[in-house]
Amino acid sequence: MFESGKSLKTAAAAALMLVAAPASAEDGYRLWLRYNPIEAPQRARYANAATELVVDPRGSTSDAAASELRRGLSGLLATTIISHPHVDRDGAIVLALRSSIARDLRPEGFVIRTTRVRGHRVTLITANSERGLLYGAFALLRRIQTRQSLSGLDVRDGPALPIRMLDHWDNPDGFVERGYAGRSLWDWPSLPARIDRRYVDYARANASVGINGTVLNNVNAKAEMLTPAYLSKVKALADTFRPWGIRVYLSARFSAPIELGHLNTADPLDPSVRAWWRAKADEIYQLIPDFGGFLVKANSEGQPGPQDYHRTHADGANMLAAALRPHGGIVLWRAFVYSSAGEDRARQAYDEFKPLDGKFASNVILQVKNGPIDFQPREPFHPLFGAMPATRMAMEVQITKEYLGFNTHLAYLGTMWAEVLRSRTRRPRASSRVADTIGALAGVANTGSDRNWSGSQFDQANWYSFGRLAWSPSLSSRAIAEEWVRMTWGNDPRLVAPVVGIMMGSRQAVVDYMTPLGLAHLMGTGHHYGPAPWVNDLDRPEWNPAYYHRADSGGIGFERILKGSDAIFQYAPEAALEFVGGKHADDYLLWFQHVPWDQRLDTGRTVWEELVIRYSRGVHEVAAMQRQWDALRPFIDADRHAEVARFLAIQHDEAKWWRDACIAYFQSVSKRQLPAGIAPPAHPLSYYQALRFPNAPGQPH
Ligand code: BDP
Repeated sequence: MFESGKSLKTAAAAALMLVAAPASAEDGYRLWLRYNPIEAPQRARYANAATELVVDPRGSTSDAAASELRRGLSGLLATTIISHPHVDRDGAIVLALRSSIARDLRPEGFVIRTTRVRGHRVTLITANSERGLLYGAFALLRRIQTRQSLSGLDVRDGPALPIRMLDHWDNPDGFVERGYAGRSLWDWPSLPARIDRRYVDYARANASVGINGTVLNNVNAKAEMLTPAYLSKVKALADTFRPWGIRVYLSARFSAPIELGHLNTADPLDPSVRAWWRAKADEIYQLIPDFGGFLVKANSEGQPGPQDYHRTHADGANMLAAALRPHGGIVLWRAFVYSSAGEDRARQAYDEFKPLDGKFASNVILQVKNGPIDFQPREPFHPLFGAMPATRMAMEVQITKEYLGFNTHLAYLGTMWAEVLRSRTRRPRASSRVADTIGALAGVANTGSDRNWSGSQFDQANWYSFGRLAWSPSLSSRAIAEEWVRMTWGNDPRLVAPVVGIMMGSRQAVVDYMTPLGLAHLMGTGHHYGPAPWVNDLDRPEWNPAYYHRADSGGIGFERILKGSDAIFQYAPEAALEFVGGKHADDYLLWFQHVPWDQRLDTGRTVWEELVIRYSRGVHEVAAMQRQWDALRPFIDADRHAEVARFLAIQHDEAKWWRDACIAYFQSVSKRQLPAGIAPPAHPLSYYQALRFPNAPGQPH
């Protein structure tokens, strides 16, 4: 068949290459759970500690833990892992429930310990619940994935926050609001009959970072999610996620009793409305006995709510809480409210909810965004944290990057969330940090149907770090980044440090080229894509970027101290002082103060100069990220390297666009010269003002 020996050799080589090629190319699908074989010289170190698997308990979650260990270890060690009913050799990994050393653990906590069983040296994972075993299994795999030692282990760990959940803003038609990673993961038409493999992989990924809840649908909820047809689909997902320790929740539309129950009211104090919700809860728990509960966006951005009937948020939340209580469910009631009437949007949620402290039922959790406006690149923490000591609180952060460059900009958000979680609220105690005031962390998911799940390789890090911080808000964002890099890209020290370095500076770069010095909400109308600081003609004042920056010929910034809205007094005095006089005061300057363009800052520059310098710095930072990434080419698989490089090029162009458009606009207001050596914008202001993006992704329609 072959004409010459040469072509025979070529064909054989090609066949060999086919055999040697990895089963799946590096396209990001496997996330941080790649389990590629450990480099040969190091493999023996781990192989001795993982010769067999001994699983004592039986149950779907310990089965999941065992299957993950088998999958992970056989990949990492490039060998088959045998299961055995009892320990019969050194090096076994043992999963055991309720051993004496697990006694004082938190409910989902675990111990990993090097010990002896039946005279053999083993690695014991023990916990009080199967979930604890599952988290312990992932923790052990993480140790191997990040090349930490397995000898002499005595690890005791448990989650700081009992509720760690993703909020999906997914509509029943498959559209994801503010989603930049394709369509919804949930293929509603084929559910419940077909369980996509991705549902299981989604659950594994969540479990690996300790996420234990998921809200399947958008807070701008459609009532149809509560119909029997959809509930049977929800049940199928709940059944799929359960072994992985994940409870399902739904966003509930407050007016559902009207839309589905044909009542003429949704008044929370009306007996027929209360009965309708009770019956609905009963119906759901029949299907899903461990259903988590409802997330509710009420009287916010046009959504129905109790105020439509002159009732309070507490009346509304408590009515739903009463329906869920017999089944152990909870209500997550969102505090994201603002109206055009108030003089300062930043203070409205506090004004509205603080007086309700102590009025919410014990199974209601108030879900508050990390900052008082809306997921901006940088906001001070929300003043409600610590201000409602008699109310259970959750923090909501946005993993999807609606305001930080969608999926194309590289912005590691671990640094942002750590900054917020560790801020001192000084309330209720002087030592309180924001993380101490919450019992739940919710993240607006960035997942979608894209092969790489998150729309970009680096956005996976935000999903990962969200889970890790929910598990332990005191983990350092750098340590989390390093774990993720090692698991996702590789352990070669020549790549680990530079990639972590890129990530650690990335969010500040976005702040610099979009909204430096405490500016906020300068994004394009509706879709939030690109800069539009000049917009000032929208119906509601607080929809306009000009409302937020308040730039005029005299100065720039929103006065929230004495002469202004007084919003700063919603914080404990020490926290307020930190914002205006602390080490990082410049980062919040224009959030809290309207200052003259020529006021001098600690940097020695005027406000105008500092603004221009920071915008320019942001662009330089992205250029530096590009250079660092290019230098990593030898250490990274070609496909993923190229994808990131292409996105960094987009980010660089868009950072320039942001810088140029904002400088052009603010210069038209300030009438100041650019500092020496600073390049003028590439185009006149009118060019940027004329740009239109009718098809920008993620915008609700
Ligand atoms: C804003 C989003 C909008 C959401 C809203 C919310 O632009 O799509 O519906 O938050 O959180 O950031 O309810």
